[in-house]
Amino acid sequence: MVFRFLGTLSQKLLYGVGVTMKPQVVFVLGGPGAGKGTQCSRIVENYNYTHLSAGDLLRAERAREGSEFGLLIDSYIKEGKIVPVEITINLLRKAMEETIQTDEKKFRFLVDGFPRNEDNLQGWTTVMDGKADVKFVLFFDCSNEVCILRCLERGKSSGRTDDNRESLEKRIQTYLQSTRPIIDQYEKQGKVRTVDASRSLDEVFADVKAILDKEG
Ligand code: UP5
Ligand code: MG
Repeated sequence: MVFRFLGTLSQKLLYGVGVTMKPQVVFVLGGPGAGKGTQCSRIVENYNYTHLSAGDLLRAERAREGSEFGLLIDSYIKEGKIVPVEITINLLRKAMEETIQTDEKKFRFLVDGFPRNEDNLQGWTTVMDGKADVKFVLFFDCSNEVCILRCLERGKSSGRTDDNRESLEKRIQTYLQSTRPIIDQYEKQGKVRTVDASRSLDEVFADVKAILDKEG
């Protein structure tokens, strides 16, 4: 009887045909422009991880024809505000589900840019608790000044609506007020692996590699 109501990712994973591994998740956090996406791409080239950028998923949803959330996502991103978790968690859950359904060996995920605030964390816990393991948080620590300069530089060609000084000031404020406390919470649990992200790509990646080689 109960099985009729099972529809979520882990339920499918746990009770579906065959033995499927529980998703193993690394949260990747850091300020805007700290290099989360860049480093995740390099990790994917070298390790068996799938990169899921919450920001990229939201931008794709914004662009999807017929999306009921397009306008909302657009205004939140421009304002550097954090989109309600119901939207983000569904995109993440679906992406994880599709990845594992395509290849059951792809159960390791880099969840980039999430969770960014208490609302995000609660949403994750409600939907994913017990259904995915959060191994640790990879924290790219970078000064606000460097973050802003990198995003402004990228803004010359990125086409991102939030790579301008006005949006960036807001993104930094949101990061300091909402996301840093989440990183601090994980730090207290001994789950944060910090990398000095203000250095060159190769130097940062050398530290990332050392962490991943150790953590498995
Ligand atoms: N660069 C990278 N590393 C470098 C290095 N070591 N040295 C020199 N240059 C370096 O890098 C940024 C730029 O810096 C690039 O040009 C790169 O070449 C260069 P990138 O790897 O893109 O940095 P990243 O940390 O990924 O920066 P990003 O701008 O993506 O971070 P944000 O966290 O601000 O953006 P995200 O896409 O995650 O979110 C955007 C918005 O979506 C949020 O503000 C929010 O409104 C919304 N959002 C939610 O609401 N909820 C979510 O869960 C996620 C997002
Ligand atoms: Mg990014």
